[in-house]
Parts: sequence; C-alpha cells; structure tokens
Amino acid sequence: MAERAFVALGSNLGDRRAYLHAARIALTLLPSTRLIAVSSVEETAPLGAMTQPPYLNQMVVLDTTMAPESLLAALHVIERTQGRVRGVRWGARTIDLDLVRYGDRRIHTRSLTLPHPGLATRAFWQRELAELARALDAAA
Ligand code: A4P
Ligand code: MG
Repeated sequence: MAERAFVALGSNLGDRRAYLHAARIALTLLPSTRLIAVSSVEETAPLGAMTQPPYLNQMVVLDTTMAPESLLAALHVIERTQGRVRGVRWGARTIDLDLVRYGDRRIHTRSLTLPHPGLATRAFWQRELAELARALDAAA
C-alpha cells in the first residue's frame, strides 16, 4: 500500500530555482513513487544564527511504497547528485531535501526523525502544508 510522504525542498546557493526544478524531476523518477502535488515556491529569510543568503523553499507530496529509511537515502543521493556538500550543519546549500511527514509514522532513530522536528516551528512549512492540503482536497 502506498503511503503519503511530504518532502521539503530548500536551496540558497547558485541557481536556486533550477535546483528545485531538478530535484522535483529526480523525485518523479524514484521507484514505486508518484509525485502527487507541489506547493508554490517561496523565498524565505534564513533560519538560524548563521549569515547566509535567502532560501527558496517548496514542499511536494509523494505517494510511495519506498520505506521511510530508503526514501531518505534516496533524497540524500539526489542532494549529492545536485552538488550538495555537507559542511557545517544548517549552512548554505545548493539543495536540501527533508522528509517532513510520512503517513502518520512516528520514528526516532539516529538517522531519521518523523515527523521532522522542524515541523511545528517553521511558518513556511505550515503555509506549504496548508496549500497542499487544499490541493489534495480539491483533487479528491
Ligand atoms: N535526519 C533525521 N530526520 C530527518 C528527516 N525527517 N528528514 C537526519 C531529513 N533528514 C533527517 O541533515 C542532518 C541529518 O538529519 C541527516 O544525517 C539525516 O539523517 P542534513 O541534511 O545533513 O543537514 P542539515 O540540513 O544542515 O540539517 P537539518 O537538521 O536537516 O536541518 P534542516 O531542518 O534541513 O534545516 N532557513 C530557511 N529559510 N529555509 C530552510 O530550508 N534550512 C535549514 C536547515 C536552515 N535554515 C533554513 C532552511
Ligand atoms: Mg536537511
């Protein structure tokens, strides 16, 4: 049975719009996965204390039978393919893909926390989730 996964995209280096576009394409090519809906793209001020350029953020909905850990590993492969270098945590990046929610799973392992701990506090994620909920309702 496919489950519904919400993936957040963020970019604040280089051609940010192109990185989001390439990431969306890569997500459509994942095995056993369908891209169901995309939110609009929003420019946001960087969270955290580090001085860095503004982000473009977006969220997409997938229906997938990939296990959450496999999906996260696939997101990391897409990040690496798009030139993401993991330097300092919360530092600037060409592309960041976070698994925000996966069905109603609650997971807390060394490599994966679900729902994503930032979910409650990121206003732009809340806006994107609300937009996606409206799109999913309209399509139902
Ligand atoms: N990890 C655990 N749970 C998850 C999950 N649900 N989704 C682990 C994704 N990753 C998860 O991530 C660090 C580790 O988190 C990984 O090894 C993974 O196994 P990372 O992508 O290597 O590093 P990061 O992105 O710097 O850290 P983190 O904690 O993912 O930070 P966030 O939440 O990605 O925040 N400001 C604006 N305006 N917009 C942004 O998108 N993003 C960040 C980074 C900072 N400031 C921002 C934004
Ligand atoms: Mg991240």
